[in-house]
Amino acid sequence: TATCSFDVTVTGLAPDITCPNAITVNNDQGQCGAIVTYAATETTAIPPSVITYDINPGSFFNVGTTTVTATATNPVGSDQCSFTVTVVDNEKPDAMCKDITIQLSSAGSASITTADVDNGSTDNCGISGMTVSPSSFGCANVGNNTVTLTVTDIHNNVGTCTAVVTVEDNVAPIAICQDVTVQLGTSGTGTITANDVDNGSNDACGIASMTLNNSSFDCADIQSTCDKNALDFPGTADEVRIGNLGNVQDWTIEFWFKTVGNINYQNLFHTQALQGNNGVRLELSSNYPAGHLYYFINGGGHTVVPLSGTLTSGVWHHLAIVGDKTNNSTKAYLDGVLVTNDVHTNWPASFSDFTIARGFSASAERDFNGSIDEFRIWNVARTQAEILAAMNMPLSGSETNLAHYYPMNEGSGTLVADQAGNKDGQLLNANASTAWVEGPAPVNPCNIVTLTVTDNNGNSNTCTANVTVEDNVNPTAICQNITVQLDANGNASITAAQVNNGSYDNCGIASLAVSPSSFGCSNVGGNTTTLTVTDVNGNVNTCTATISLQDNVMPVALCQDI
Ligand SMILES: [Ca+2]
Ligand SMILES: [Ca+2]
Ligand SMILES: [Ca+2]
Ligand SMILES: [Ca+2]
Repeated sequence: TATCSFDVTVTGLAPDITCPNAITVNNDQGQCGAIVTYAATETTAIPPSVITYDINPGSFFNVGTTTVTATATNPVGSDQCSFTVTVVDNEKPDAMCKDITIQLSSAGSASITTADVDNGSTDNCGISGMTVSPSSFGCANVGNNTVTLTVTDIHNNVGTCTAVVTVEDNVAPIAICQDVTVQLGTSGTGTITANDVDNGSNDACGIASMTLNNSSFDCADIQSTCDKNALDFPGTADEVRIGNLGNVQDWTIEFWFKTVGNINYQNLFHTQALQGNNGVRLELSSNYPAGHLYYFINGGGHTVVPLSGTLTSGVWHHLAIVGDKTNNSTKAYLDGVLVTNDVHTNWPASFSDFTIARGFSASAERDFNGSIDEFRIWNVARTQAEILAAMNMPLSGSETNLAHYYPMNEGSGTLVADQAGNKDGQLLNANASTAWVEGPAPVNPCNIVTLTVTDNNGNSNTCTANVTVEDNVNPTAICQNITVQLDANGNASITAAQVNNGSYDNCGIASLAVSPSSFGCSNVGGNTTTLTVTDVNGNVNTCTATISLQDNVMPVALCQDI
C-alpha cells in the first residue's frame, strides 16, 4: 500500500456587517432623552460572527444625536459600521401659574414679573425663558385681569398658563383744603360747597366725590377772632425755645395738650431746658404706678407728684401747674379739676431757659409727642376759679399778672409770638410746614369744616379748612312820619322807636338812633329827621321821616281889671 497526505485549509469568510438606518425618536415622557434599542445584522460570516456595540442597545440616549458603532467579529476577521441615534425633545414645558393681588402705586401704575405668577414651571430638559403678558397695569385695570405666562424650553418648545392678577387701588386721595369766607345773605344764612374748600385734591385714579361735614352757616357762626392752629410735635428734638424768663416768685403755667399713643418719658415743658431735674418740668410717663403725669421741681432729690387719672390719647386736655412759693404749695389742675395739692419748699429762683415740648437732659431727651396750644405763663398763683374762667377763652394779652402768652396761631414759620410779654418763642429742630396743624384746642376755635375726598375705588382722605363767616348785609331801615305836639314849654322830643316802622336785619339790630330828636317853636311845621339803624355786626343804614310839629297849646290869656 502506499499512502500520501496533503493539507486542506478551510479559510472561512470574514463578517460583513450592516447597520440600521439613522434612528430618530422622541424623548421619553418627562426625560430629557430616551431609551433606544437597535440591532446591526451580519449573516454571511463563516463561522458566524458576534456583534458588539460601543453603546449597547437599550441604553439611555440624551436629547441630541449620538453615533453608535457596531462591530461584528469572527476568527477570520471583523467588520464595523456606524449609525446615528437622534432623540428629539418634543415635550413642552409644564407651565404652572398662580393668581396674585397687586396694588397700584401712588402714580396709579403697577407691573409684574414672570416670577410673580410662576408657580414652579418645569421642563424635562430645562427652561430657557419666561414672559408674561400683560405685565403693566393702570387705573383702568382695577379688578381681575387674566395674564398669560409663556414658558419656553431650551429646545424652543412653548408652554403657557394663565393667572388672574387682581389689581387694587389702595392709595387714598390727596386731600388739599383752602380756607374760605362765606357771606351771609339777606336771610342770615350762607352755604359753601366742597368745591369752595377743595384746593386741588387729587388721586391718580380719579376722584369720585367730595363732601363737607358742614356747609351751612348763619349769624351765630360769625367770629371776630378765633383760634386756627395748634403746634404738633412728633416726639423728636423739636421744641419751642423761649429762653430766659428771669426770676420768679409765684407762678402758674397752663396750656392745652393732646397726647398720641404711648406716653412714656415725655416732657411737656422744662423751665431749664435739658438741665435734668433742675427747674420745673412736666413729664408724661407710664413708668410710675400711680398715674401718667408727673412734675419735678428743682433738682436734687426731685419731687415726683403723680397726677391721678389717665389721659385720653387724641383728646385735648387742659393742665395748670401752680407754684405758690408764698404759701409753700403746689397744685395741679387737670381740665380744671384739682388733682394734686402738695406742700413744697424747694423752689427755683428763675425760669432760666424755658422750653416747650422737650426736656430732661441732653443725653436723655424726653421729647413730647402730640399737640400743644394756648400756652400761658402767669406770675401769680392762679386760683381754681380763675383757671376755670379763662381756660376756654382766648386772652387779650393784657390781663393782669399774665407774663407770657403763646396762642400758637401763626400757622406757618418758626416764630411763636408772645402776646403778653416780649419773649417770643422759636420753633427749633422742627419742620415748620407740618408743625402747625389745624384743629386747635377748644379755645374759641374757628369754624372748621372737614372735606372728605373719595376716589373712584372707595379710598378716602380728609383735610380741614377754616370758614370765616361775614355779615356784610346792611340793615333795612324803614321810617314812618309822625306828628308831635309842642308841650306847654314849647318843646317836643322824639325817640327812634317812634320813627322806626319795622326796620330789620338779617342778623339782628343792635341799635337805633334818630337825629334830630328835639324840637322847639321855631320848628313848627314839617321837619326831616334821620333814623340810623346799626346791626349787630356794625353795618349801618338810614332812612328819613317827616316830623310834623304842631303847636296846639292855647295861649294863656291873662287879663287884668283896669
Ligand atoms: Ca422640553
Ligand atoms: Ca386712589
Ligand atoms: Ca392756637
Ligand atoms: Ca346785617
